[in-house]
Amino acid sequence: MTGPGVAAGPSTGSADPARLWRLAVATLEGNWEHDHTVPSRTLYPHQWSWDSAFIAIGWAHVHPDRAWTELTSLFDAQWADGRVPHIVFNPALPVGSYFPGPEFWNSALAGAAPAVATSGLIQPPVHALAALLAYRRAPSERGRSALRRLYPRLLAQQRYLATARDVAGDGLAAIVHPWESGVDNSPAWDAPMAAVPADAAVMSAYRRHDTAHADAAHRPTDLDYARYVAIVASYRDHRYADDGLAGRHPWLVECPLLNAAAGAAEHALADIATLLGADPGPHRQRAARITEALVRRLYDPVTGTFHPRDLRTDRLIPARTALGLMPLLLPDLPAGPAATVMEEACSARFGLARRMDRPLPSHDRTAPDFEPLRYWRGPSWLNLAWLLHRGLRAHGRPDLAAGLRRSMIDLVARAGCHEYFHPDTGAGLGSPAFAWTAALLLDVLADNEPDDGADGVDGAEPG
Ligand code: 2M8
Repeated sequence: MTGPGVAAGPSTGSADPARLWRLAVATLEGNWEHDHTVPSRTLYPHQWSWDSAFIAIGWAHVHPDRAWTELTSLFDAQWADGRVPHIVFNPALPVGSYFPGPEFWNSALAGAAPAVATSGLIQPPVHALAALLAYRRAPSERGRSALRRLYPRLLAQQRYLATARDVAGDGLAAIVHPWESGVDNSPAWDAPMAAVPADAAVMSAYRRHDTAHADAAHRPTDLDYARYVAIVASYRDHRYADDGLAGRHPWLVECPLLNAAAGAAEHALADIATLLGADPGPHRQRAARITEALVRRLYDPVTGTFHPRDLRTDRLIPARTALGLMPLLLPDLPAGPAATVMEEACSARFGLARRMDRPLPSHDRTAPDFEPLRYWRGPSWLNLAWLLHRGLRAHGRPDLAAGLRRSMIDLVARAGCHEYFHPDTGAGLGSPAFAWTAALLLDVLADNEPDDGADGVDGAEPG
């Protein structure tokens, strides 16, 4: 096991990097479950798709074999149509361990589903990036052969998004449920959710699992859940088929995060192809097409940021959430949008700075519907910060990346490996032992790519 090469910086003066490292490793170890890592033992006891990608990056620093096992077990549950399910259910767990459980999804209805029970939804495709980074963090023969086996599966995942999910035929993938965005309860989804007919009373027929393990005031409401259930039921009743979605499905959105992740995946696949002796060219071309479509369809020159598009109305959703910043992940984002999105990130809405006095919020902190405690409606999450951190580096702002990195380390130093954090006080919220927080903390602690040195706190030191 290696140690962190990190200079803590002034705002983490009280943080001992070695202590944080041990805490993060212990959190991952505690959530490890034979061939995958659960996001949280209580709230999320199965395997989640994009969690596994972030988690694999963390494992690569301490136990690279687990990184490959994590990704491989997830892709073993890939559907024949290429979709990577957002939940892979652990058959050993009792009924009622999570709602909605395997009996509700009934994935066996779909001819394309694997033998193991899964959900029928997807999540942002950050897996190719995770596979590339896991290899770079711990290059090995085992890693190279795992990459070789994953490569065609990652291609199939991208193909599914580019074909079955290009509902509008505009070069972007659509999502069919807020759960597919990963930022389930974002204010961005309020308007399209309001159009879904549902009655909170239907929830009396089910037992919600989340509110037994988390403060109900931090979680979606019963009416939200009734709509979540109604949207899944509509998809499930069509056996999770994607043809005809435009005409019948009650919730259809193009999300800047999911599409930025798909573009970043093509760049990662280009690098993986090079490593494996394959042609990176087609990946770079597909990445360029996704970037072009994102700017054309989801960038609003008036706000200077990206917005999801509601395909039911064909309108951009006005909410300015952290989703709008995510296209910075794309190294080929043109300079104009990149500059205005950077301004958005540095505005009072998100408060990005070399010396951030508060962590990155998930929603515009000046908006009337900003809620610092309710999940995805304001709180700070390490995965969004980590993605933005990469984007800032890709667009030549290592100074801002360094500020963000310090704020990420600060959060865990003060509160532990929580699922999310209060965006003003930094208090820990949600699950107290959350795997992607631990994994991405390891990645930022071990980070020895050069920052700009403006504050004299960056750069690696032996751990
Ligand atoms: C949350 O989502 C699940 C549904 O998928 C839930 O609320 O029960 C989200 O934060 C999602 O992004 C995450 O992957 C999942 C597991 O950590 O939890």
